[in-house]
Amino acid sequence: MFKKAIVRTPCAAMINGITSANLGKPNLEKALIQHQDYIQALKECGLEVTILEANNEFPDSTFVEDVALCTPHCAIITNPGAATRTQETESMIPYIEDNYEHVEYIQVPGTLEAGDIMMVGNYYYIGLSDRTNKNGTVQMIAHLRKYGMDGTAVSMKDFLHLKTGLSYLENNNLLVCGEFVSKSEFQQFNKIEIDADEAYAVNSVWINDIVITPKGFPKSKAKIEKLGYKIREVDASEFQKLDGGLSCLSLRF
Ligand code: CIR
Repeated sequence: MFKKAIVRTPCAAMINGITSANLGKPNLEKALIQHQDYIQALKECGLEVTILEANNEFPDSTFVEDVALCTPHCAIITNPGAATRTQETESMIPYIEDNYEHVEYIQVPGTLEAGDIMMVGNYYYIGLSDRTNKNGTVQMIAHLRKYGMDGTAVSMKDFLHLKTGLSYLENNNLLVCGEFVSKSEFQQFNKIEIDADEAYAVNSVWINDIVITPKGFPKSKAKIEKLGYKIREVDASEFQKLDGGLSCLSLRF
């Protein structure tokens, strides 16, 4: 069960956020409305939501998931691999310290963005993406082991982050897309393949038996519904323009 979430209001500078998508610039007004609805969805899942104010210094700062890994036993502040995001961690630290007795840090030369981490119980899969390097995964696994958890690094090449192509919905159910469909690490799961034309919907979020999924992906919605979950759709079109999915918009713990 998750009890809390931390989100950060999108800032005006988000129009200059990092992107590889060819979907145009995000519209701030629309993004703010969508963000409000996302907060509402988190509340409907039973979470107490802390809303941090917009930080115009960092265009991508609404994607708070990347700056910390929140586990049941400790939190780990990351060291984002994107140069414009490295310092984003600083303004998150006080909020993490408010909520956690044990806080660890990924240090240079390690880089890691927590969008690359998928939690399955006490075990954490960590994608070796362009943002997360081998040293970052080694540090992360050492921190996890210190608190009785464990993890493994997963090679990848096609997605921005691990969770851009994979999402664990608990109960052994795993949404998969592209290169992750056939990866040996994930063979033991009940894999639900998301079609390439709906790849954005892979990044859906399980919270207390409700699955928050992006609006506008009917085939994926039907597949998730078939698993027996209650679904809450959120329009995330403005965040998709910056390669950001629904999980990226919150820290959940
Ligand atoms: C970035 O490229 O860093 C942002 N525009 C999107 C981050 C998305 N975060 C995530 O997948 N966890």
